[in-house]
Amino acid sequence: MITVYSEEHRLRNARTELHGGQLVPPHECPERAQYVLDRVSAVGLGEIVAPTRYGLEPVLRVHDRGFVEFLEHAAAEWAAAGNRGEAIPDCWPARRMAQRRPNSIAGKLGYYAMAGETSITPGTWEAARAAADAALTGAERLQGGARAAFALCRPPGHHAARDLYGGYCFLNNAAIAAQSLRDRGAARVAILDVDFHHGNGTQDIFYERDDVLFVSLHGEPAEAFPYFSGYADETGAGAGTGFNLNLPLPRATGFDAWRAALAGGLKRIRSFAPEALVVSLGVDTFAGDPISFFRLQSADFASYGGMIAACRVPTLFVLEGGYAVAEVGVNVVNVLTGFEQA
Ligand code: SP5
Ligand code: ZN
Repeated sequence: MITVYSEEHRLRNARTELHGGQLVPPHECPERAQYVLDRVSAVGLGEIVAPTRYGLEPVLRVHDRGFVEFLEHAAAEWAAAGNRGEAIPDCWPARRMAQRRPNSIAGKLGYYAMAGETSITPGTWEAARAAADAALTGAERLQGGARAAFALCRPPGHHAARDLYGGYCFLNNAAIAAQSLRDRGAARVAILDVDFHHGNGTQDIFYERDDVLFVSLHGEPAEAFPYFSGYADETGAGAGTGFNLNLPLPRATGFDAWRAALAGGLKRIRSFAPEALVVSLGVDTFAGDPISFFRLQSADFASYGGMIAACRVPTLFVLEGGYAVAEVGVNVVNVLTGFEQA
């Protein structure tokens, strides 16, 4: 299968992540993409192509314009306000506070952030835009008849909602691709999110819709980021009722229990009969992941790639998380080769 990859991911190179009360080097770092790209080449997965530039129109199909303009200018506004470190929020519109957008950059950061660990830096916007273009390019290949494509997106996207960034995410690459598949004529699109964390942004974007099914396996939110999204009783609203399936799993979940949950999710996807499938592919389910608590082994990734292939639906894989940096390439590419060999 083809891999869509842009060097521009390197422009997302923050110095800091708020972690354990300290500002530490970010888990979501450029080396991640390099390991994945190296592994794609090493196994000969297929051609590696640069993304097409699609501009903002497909991004604005799922994101709020004010939010997108904020992302584009946040780093410069932060510096112009005299701040010396990277842009991070320190005040949020919490319960019983006004849900209004302030003018000051510090206020806007709190207004648009769903989490505080993620710094905004010069270059972040350009990298995020290139990642969205990679996902859109993969979607266009599916529509052109490919059975599968891999968008090597960095930064990741599934925590980004219509007007929220955070959790290392800025633009929701998978959601932008899913919407583009709808706009190119697919009647029904399913999104399967296998990242360790709940894809709160993707859920939020499609929550009231019955044309895009969202299925997510993740660490139970009472114990794991993003804490305030991903419970099993979040099943959709309005026309979307029944089109959102959350499968939260407990600490120390190993492959047997994880695979059983995946089988349930795939069953729901098959009954939906999608014309395209987007997989939010995070490999932070790996036993060695530094910020997560599932226990998958590298061989398990190949095994579940085969289970996804059994759906027989044109499939776009979009890279999300995975922070055991040296193993991220093997684990991601194992899913892809497991899919192809099934
Ligand atoms: C795309 C993606 O995978 N984003 C993840 C964002 C996680 N953000 C904060 C996680 C906080 C985890 N604290 C773990 C403590 C481990 N000892
Ligand atoms: Zn994750």
